[in-house]
Amino acid sequence: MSLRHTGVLLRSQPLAHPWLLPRRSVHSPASFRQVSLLPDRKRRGVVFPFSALEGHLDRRVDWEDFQLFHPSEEDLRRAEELFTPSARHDILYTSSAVRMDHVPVTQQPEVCFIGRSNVGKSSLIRALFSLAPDVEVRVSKTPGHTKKMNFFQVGGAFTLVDMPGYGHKAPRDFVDMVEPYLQARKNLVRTFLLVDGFVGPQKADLIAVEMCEEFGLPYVMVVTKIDKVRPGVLLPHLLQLQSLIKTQTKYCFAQPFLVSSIHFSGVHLLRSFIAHVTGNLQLSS
Ligand SMILES: Nc1nc2c(ncn2[C@@H]2O[C@H](COP(=O)(O)OP(=O)(O)OP(=O)(O)O)[C@@H](O)[C@H]2O)c(=O)[nH]1
Ligand SMILES: [Mg+2]
Repeated sequence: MSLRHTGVLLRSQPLAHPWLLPRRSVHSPASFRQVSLLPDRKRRGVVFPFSALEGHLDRRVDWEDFQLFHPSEEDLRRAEELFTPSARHDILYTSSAVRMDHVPVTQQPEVCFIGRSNVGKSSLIRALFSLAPDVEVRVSKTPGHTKKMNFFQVGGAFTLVDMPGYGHKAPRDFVDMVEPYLQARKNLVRTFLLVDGFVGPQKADLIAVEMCEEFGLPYVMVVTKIDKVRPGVLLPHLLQLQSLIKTQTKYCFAQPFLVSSIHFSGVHLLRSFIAHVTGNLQLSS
C-alpha cells in the first residue's frame, strides 16, 4: 500500500511532478507571533478559548478547573519553537502501523490522539503541525478515514500518534490496534481523548473513558470543533464533562482543553501542554 493510502502524505518523498503541487503556506493564526499581534480580547480568545465564554458563565458554577494550565506568553513561544522545524530539528511523518509488532521502536516520550471517528483527531494534528508545512496529515468528512496508527516524530523531543477512530465503521480497527497499543506502549506519556463540542460526550466516549481508567492511562479530554458551537450549547457539554471527570475518573486531567482546528483556537495552548507533559517545557510561572 502506498503512502497515499495511509492517510499521510510526506511531501519530502520524491514525487513524480512536485511542481504541480502548490506548497501549503503557513496559515497566520497558526503562529503565536501572528496571534500576539491581535487586539487583546481576540488574542485571549484564540490562545485561551475558555476566556471567550466568560460572559456566559454561571457564577454559581466553579469553572476554575478549566483554567488550571495557564502558561505565560514566553512559555507559549518556547513551545512553538518545538513545533517549528529547522535544520537541526526535523518534524516528520515516520511510519504507520496496524499491529504492535509494526510500531516504531523509540525511547522518546509519546502522546497519542484517540476519539470517535470524525471527531477531528487528524485535523487537530494538522493544526498542531501547521508550522511544518512539509508534514501533510489527511483529514476527511467521511468517518473512518484514518485506518492506521500514524507516527510523527518531533525532532529528538517526542513522537505523536494519530489513531483510527472508534464508533462508526471503525470498531475493529480500534479494538485490534489501538487498545493493544494503549495497554502496551511503555513510552506513552499522555493520551488525548477528543470529544465533539457540538454533540457533547456520547456513549462511545464514555466507553473510551472507562477503557482509559481500566488501563490506568494518564489522559486529557479535548473538546473539538468549538467554532461550530454556540456558548449556550457548548457550556452544558462542558458541565457534563466536568461532572464526568470529577465523579468517574481517577486518571483524567481536571481541565478539558477547547480547540478549533479551523480557527486555531486552543492550538497554541495545546502545543504548550504537549511540550510540558513530554518534558520539553518547564513552565516559567
Ligand atoms: N468546523 C470544524 N470542523 C472540523 C474541525 N476539526 C475537524 N473538522 C471537520 O470534521 C471532519 C472530520 O475531521 P478529521 O480530522 O478527519 O476527523 P478524525 O477524527 O481524524 O476522523 P477519523 O480519521 O475518521 O477517525 C472533517 O470534515 C473536518 O474538516 C474544527 O475544529 N471545526
Ligand atoms: Mg483521522
